[in-house]
Amino acid sequence: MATYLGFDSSTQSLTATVIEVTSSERRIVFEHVLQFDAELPEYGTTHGVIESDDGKTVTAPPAMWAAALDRMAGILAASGMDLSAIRAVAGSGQQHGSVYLTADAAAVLRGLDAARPLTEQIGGMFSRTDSPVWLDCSTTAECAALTNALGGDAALARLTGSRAYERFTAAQIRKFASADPAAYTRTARIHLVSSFMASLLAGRHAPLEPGDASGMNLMDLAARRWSPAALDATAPDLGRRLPPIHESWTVTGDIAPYWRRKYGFGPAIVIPWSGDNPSALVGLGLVTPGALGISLGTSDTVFGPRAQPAPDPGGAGHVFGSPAGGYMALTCFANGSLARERVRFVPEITPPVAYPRPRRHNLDGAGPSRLVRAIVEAQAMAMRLHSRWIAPGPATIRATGGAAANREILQVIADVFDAEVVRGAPRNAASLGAALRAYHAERRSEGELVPWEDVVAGFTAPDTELRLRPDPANVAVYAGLLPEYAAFEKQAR
Ligand code: XUL
Repeated sequence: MATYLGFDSSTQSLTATVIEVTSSERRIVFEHVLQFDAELPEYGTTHGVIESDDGKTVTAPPAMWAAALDRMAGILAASGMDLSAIRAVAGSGQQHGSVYLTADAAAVLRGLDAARPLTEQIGGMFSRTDSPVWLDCSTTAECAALTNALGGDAALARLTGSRAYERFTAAQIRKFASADPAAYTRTARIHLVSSFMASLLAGRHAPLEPGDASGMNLMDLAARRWSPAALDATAPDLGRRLPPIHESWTVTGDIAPYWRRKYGFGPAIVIPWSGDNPSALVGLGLVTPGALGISLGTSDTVFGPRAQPAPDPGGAGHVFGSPAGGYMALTCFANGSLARERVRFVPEITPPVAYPRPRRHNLDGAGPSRLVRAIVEAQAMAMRLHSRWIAPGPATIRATGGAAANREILQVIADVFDAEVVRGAPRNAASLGAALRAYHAERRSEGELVPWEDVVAGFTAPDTELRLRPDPANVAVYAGLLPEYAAFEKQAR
């Protein structure tokens, strides 16, 4: 039996998915989600993060992600599954978050001892014990400095795929290097969440791949290598502190002895981890240009594959590398599930709103149910407006993420986009995408080039139960409302 393991280290949880691929079987054989707040309460996170009083600085303890990986490996071993049959392991991480390690890290990673808990051994390798994550929006001044140094918004977007964003890693590194130069000097390696987790598994510093490296404002997107100009504009001697960028399917090495001795893994190969959105692209089977996916999670994202690296003409979106080759376009909305579930708003990314508050339009005297519906409608209209550059008139949209279980929400999206919405069958598209990437890379390492359509076949067919067709009467209403919403959005900013 050949099995492949994919992880997703996201904002609030770590997910593991194991797939079995034989000539006659293609199925998910294991799936487990470990929630950080509930299962690792000693790290004191709320929704996986720690917000500071300024309301703008948002971090998470990287040691918590490592503890979750160790705990998950224990759960996998206890499940009775034969871990020695796993041929390859890949993963994905929440994008943009960075982890700062000292020069000792290489030796610590190499020497991990199976007789001791992982977190007890890695404590000393951090030059900074917290990681700024994608919800952080404290780096507006750094973004302005980077934009200036690199020739303006449009030039930066042409070079790296995105204009400067607060959550992107360049601005975060610049802030750290100037706020704590001594700790920056002690930093020998800056990982993303993805390459940090892969390093723990491989027992050595893992590389980055273009899918996640393009979320930093540091990679020359067309050349798929670090941009010397962007590195210079960010922090002194940054180039030697970053991992190399390898193709998404290269083999990093074998899984470290720590995991083999402690949990019974065999000689599985480790593949570079990617970002959660690039990984979800694969996990939803969106491997041909023209397709559109919507992920309804802590953040909402709208994304699709692309052949060319051309940036969003509107300036709000991003172009990342795709782990399936080529590129992907993405627009991210910070106000996703928390706005839907708790009517709680955070500073918005698309369009940028620094001080969020509810703004009502034509809702005088509306009761709670109309107000809640208005949030969902506004989210769907914002998605439509800000995703036209990705796919102007998609016939079908794949929806994923927690809120994709909700028929009413999907119906609003179908009506606003005038498109059929199907729920992607995989519950955890990012970790499934990682498992599929592990399969693809392992086959490739054995000389077999499996086309991406065949890699995803049998795993990513949409859920036939949740297929929402647009209702013509509602489509007409939203077609009239959309320009009104666009004007309202502009004026509210
Ligand atoms: C994408 C982004 C978020 C995180 C969430 O640019 O910031 O979607 O990747 O995990």
